[in-house]
Amino acid sequence: RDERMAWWREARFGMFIHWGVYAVPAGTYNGEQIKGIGEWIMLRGKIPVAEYKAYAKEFNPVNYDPVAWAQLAKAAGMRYVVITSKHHDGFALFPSAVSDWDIADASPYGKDLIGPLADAARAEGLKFGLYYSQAQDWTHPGGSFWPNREKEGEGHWDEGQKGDFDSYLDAIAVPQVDEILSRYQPDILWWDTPAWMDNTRAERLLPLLETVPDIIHNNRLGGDYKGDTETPEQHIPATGFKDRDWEVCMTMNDTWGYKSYDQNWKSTKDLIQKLCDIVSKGGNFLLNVGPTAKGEIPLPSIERLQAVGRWMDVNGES
Ligand code: JFZ
Repeated sequence: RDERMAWWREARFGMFIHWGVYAVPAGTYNGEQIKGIGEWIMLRGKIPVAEYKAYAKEFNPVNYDPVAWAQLAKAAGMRYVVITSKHHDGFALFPSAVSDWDIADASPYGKDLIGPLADAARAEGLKFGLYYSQAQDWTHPGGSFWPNREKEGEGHWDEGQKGDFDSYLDAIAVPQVDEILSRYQPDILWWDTPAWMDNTRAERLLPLLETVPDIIHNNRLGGDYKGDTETPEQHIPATGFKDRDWEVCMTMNDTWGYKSYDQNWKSTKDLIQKLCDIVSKGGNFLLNVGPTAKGEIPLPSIERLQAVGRWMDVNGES
């Protein structure tokens, strides 16, 4: 166990990437700025499934440069990258055999987004992780909803979302996790929002992890499963976690997925102080960027990461 966690404990700093079809509306639906985090716009705006799916036709990241992203992370002193392979909107950034709601079938781009980043990150010596929303899925029938909709079968706003959660797990989550594990051999599996999950359901996903030696997974699988890492979110705990590895995830503004009008950027000084605070307590810092639908990391994020990199050149270890 300790050996498996060794690289992660040394890593300290990683890049989180929230990227998907939500970058098309970018926080605005029907001319209205929808409150809250950008990747939740479908739920917060109660956007019908068919209407939301139409956004994928405008998700064409022709400027996507995975090598530049990996180099940016590396130059900032980051040691790993974690990207959303599927978020709560159910859209897969990888070609999936079990759904047409994926980059290959639903977008004009039509090519895998995950593999090229895996290759680029590893070429820079970075570890590569995948976020996968195993439970919450607002487009595949039977997916779960969270929070405040914790009762099974509740939460939908479109008839097409109704279905059986176990059937959804069998038809989508289990085969897709199998796809991403076998194809990309990620170093991390980052589960999220385990609404309606229990031990039995978690145990349908858990054995898949055994196909990737030394994979690390977080504490958001569901049921009683605590995973390898604690995941305090958007805040720094007063102390570390006794006998537990942990990682703070945080955004540079107030959204994970791209929102065109969110300019509430944290200063570079603030980000460096947060990194030092976290690392001094033994944790890792997973700092988010939210690329646009054209495939560009917003300039304010790039500038901050470059500035952190200049600080690292003086103060960091190589
Ligand atoms: C989840 C997602 O819903 C969100 O879109 C983003 O991906 C983020 C990293 O994770 O949001 C959460 C999950 C857990 C908590 C709060 C927000 N939590 O435990 O406090």
